[in-house]
Amino acid sequence: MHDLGLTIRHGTVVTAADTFHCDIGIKGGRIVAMSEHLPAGSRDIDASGRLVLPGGMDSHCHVEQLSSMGVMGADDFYSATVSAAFGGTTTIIPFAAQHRGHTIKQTVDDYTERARTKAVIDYGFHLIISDPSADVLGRELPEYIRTGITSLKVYTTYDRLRLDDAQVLEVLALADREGALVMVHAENHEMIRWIATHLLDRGHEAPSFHATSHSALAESEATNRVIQLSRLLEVPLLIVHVSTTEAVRTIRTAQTLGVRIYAETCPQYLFLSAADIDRPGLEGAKFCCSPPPRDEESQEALWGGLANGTFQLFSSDHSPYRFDASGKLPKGEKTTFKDTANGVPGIEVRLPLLFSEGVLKSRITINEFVALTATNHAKMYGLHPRKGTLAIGSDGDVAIWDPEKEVTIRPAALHDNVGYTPYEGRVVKGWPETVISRGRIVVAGGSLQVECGSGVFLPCGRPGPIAWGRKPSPATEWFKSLIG
Ligand code: DUC
Ligand code: ZN
Ligand code: ZN
Repeated sequence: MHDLGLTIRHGTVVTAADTFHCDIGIKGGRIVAMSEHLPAGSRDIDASGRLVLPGGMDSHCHVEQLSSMGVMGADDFYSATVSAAFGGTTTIIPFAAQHRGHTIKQTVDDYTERARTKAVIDYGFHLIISDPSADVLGRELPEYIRTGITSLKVYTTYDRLRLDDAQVLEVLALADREGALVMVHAENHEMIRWIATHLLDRGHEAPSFHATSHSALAESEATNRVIQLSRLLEVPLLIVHVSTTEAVRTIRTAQTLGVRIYAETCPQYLFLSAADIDRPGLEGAKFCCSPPPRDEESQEALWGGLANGTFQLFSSDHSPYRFDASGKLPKGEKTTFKDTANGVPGIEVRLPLLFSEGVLKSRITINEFVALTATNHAKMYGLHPRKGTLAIGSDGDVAIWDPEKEVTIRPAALHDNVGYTPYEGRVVKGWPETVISRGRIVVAGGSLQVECGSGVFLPCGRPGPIAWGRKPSPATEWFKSLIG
């Protein structure tokens, strides 16, 4: 047999479908051989006692993003991708975030340049649409969707981001015409604003009031509303960072009715709670994200949704802000819950947390773990089977896990640039020890092995839910013909 280049031998291979003993050969960046016994390649990794998984894919993370409040995230494309790789992730899809008044071209050019020179693993982009002008909808988006940015995030809240229902419908209609997927941040803006105003008027400024204002009902209402918008046009929708019991039920009910609603949840909703935001002083600001972590009942509902298929995706929503005036606390000690930058870091610990608490505690199977953290992301964004699985012809993106390794999560051991972790002190079992991207060993022996800028841009394909979609009903066909 010709030299296989890199071989990974004697390991237990896990995909979203199966678990089996198999050696893997990688050449020219792609998997070229999978067999019970392969000869050693010019570089050989002995994976005895190890789990050989597809590299993780994190399709919800914010990297080098200027927030709508003007705060720059703590991680650039170098620190974020290094951190992702150390946690077993080999592909990310962060956001190119349009600010109002900016064109899509300005937005994409900006993020493209930042990522190109710094990323160490492969990346695609979603677009955040905050200004769906006629030119954006009619000319720019169709053009950029064709270049491989095939997913659009819209918000129902945040002063400088939110779209009204009619605008969400316009984006859905555009996505339907052009073959893109719409992701929604679903929270009722007016409820949040009303509660927050009254709290601040009464002098309630502490971080815990962030959770009070972002009521679970605000999420339920907006989740239900965007589902009805999706039904009106029969256009699929992905609801991101779901945090509440009621939202899980609403999504499940819609799915049961045959509505193409997809859903994502994140570590902060399984492993953090409102009690964390209630820590003394400003400490709780470290846990402020939107939606906020909730309660134990919600955590259980989310675990149920991960196990029964309500959720297709488990992403980090890594939103890194330092715990100082450059990030979480723009007004120092005087920062109120309304001024705090929203978001928590989690790109490196996403997989170990879910492996330890989900797989090892038998809440989900290891194959469901792979589906939720890699394969479904690749399918959702049109990157499968190049990414997200281990198969002949797929990119050689592999994470070799030591399932026995115990790690106490500490900020100093992580590779992001945040300086704290909301999971500090938590002990997890299982960690990826060797991480490979397109056949390049990115992480081995606890150190980074690749150069800055060695990751490549991935044009995403037609998103799975669109590519495999049903024909719309006759009633919707007629309705769509009206709006042309
Ligand atoms: N909420 C978001 O919508 N995005 C980033 C982080 C957050 O808390
Ligand atoms: Zn969001
Ligand atoms: Zn987000």
